[in-house]
Amino acid sequence: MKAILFLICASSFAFADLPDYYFPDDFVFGTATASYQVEGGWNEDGKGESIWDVGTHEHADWVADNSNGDVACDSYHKYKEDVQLLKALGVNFYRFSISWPRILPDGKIDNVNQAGIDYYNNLINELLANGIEPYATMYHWDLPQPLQDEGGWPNRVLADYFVDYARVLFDNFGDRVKHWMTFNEIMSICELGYGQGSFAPYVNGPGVEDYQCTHTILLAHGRTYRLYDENYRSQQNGLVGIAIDTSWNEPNNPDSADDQQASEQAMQMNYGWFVNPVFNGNYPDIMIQRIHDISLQQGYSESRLPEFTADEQQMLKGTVDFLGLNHYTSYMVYLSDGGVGQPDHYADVGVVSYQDPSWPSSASSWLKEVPWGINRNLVWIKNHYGNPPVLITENGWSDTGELEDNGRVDYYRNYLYEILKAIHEDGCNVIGYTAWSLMDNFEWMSGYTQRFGLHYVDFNDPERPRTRKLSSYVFSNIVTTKHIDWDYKPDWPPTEN
Ligand code: GBH
Repeated sequence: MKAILFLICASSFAFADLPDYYFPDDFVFGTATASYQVEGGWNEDGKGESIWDVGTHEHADWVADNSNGDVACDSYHKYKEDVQLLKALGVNFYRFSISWPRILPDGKIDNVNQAGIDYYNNLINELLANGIEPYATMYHWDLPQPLQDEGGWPNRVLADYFVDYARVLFDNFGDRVKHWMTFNEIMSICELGYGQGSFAPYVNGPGVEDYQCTHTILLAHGRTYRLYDENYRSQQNGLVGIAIDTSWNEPNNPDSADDQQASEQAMQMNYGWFVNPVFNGNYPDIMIQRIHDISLQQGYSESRLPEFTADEQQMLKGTVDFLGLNHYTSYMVYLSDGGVGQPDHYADVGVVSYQDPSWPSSASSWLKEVPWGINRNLVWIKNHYGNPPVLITENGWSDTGELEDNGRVDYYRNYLYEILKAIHEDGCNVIGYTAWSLMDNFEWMSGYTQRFGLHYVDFNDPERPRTRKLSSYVFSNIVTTKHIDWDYKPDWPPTEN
């Protein structure tokens, strides 16, 4: 008995020892989704096909459960219900993405689908009527197939098409949308889509097409930001950012200069790759140097990494009002032996990475819980880019669908506490936090087998009912009190559901 009492006291004292930090008054909370992952309505009301429609239909067996996003959460019809879930959580904003082929079925400006515009107008108006700010991502991976037929992102003409699309979005929604993110995760788009070929459009062009893809997207981003500056900002007064994903790369041995070098190299070449251009106008020096040298050793006459002209560098420099950070997990890194083989981005990075087997595992092989990693990641950003405003645009945990999702509760508490430390102890300018995801949804190549939702979705029921998970109550408590109550436990199981 004494032993048990001691244990109970010891565990509550452990929490009581932590400073009880609060999120700043103007700190905002939201949840995120993406069009292809939740909307369904894949061919309704004039929507064109995206590379994910075509990819999942042509290669059904490449997705873990042979599923696709044809119906997904059916948010195309159930968006009002989604807004009620957000309202019950008490969040400030909803980060959703706009489906390019729902707006422009051929990808191009000469065919605008009014029904697509109407859908997002309805969603935005419903959000605002319920006191929730719309935060819109312009591109979360569903490229109109006709543009892939022109070569996709490695073809620079896509930057022109994207800027046309962005203009339609500013014209139609910019009076009410004040937070824009141009692209979600250039790394996933280009490295998985055009390098490794493991995501739609399944192009295998490692070390070449991934770099060309990135180049087009960065130009498209920069030009969209300038378009906003020139034609919209003075009227609409919004902010334009971008959501870039990165893991934290921790030196295998923190005291080893080589391992510190490996960490810096991995951060610069997997993250600075996208972030340095939008702050400073160009790829990181180490990236330019390494890819140039390796390319020549491989017999290329010039670097596989494209170059920005002086004008493009000028144009790109300073093109984010806030930096979106998608962060989920971490790796330990050390330098690889560095023999020169086939062109490949990861070989160019020159680092070996692994995850510690003691880190808690999710339902996704790549996702381990490493809360201190987000803290170091935020400090790294502060030190490298002059402490810019950072909006955490995604962070979350997968399981196989438990309602009493204690793993997700622990993950959110532990990561949010490390964010609080980054704000209060390290002086990082973190302005908001977005949980991925509002609800279970189509998890790309994993189909519906890995669930990230604060709400459970029954994909076997044609009504796609949503049910609150334990984590939704805990998250809501944090959002509304602006701090972490480690002892908070709602009525469970809830009586209201
Ligand atoms: C985010 O990517 C996406 O923005 C979002 O759409 C997605 O639902 C969410 O994460 C959860 O995954 O399957 O082993 O090849 C986070 C970065 C990049 C992590 C792709 C997983 C695939 C690993 N993701 N990566 S694997």
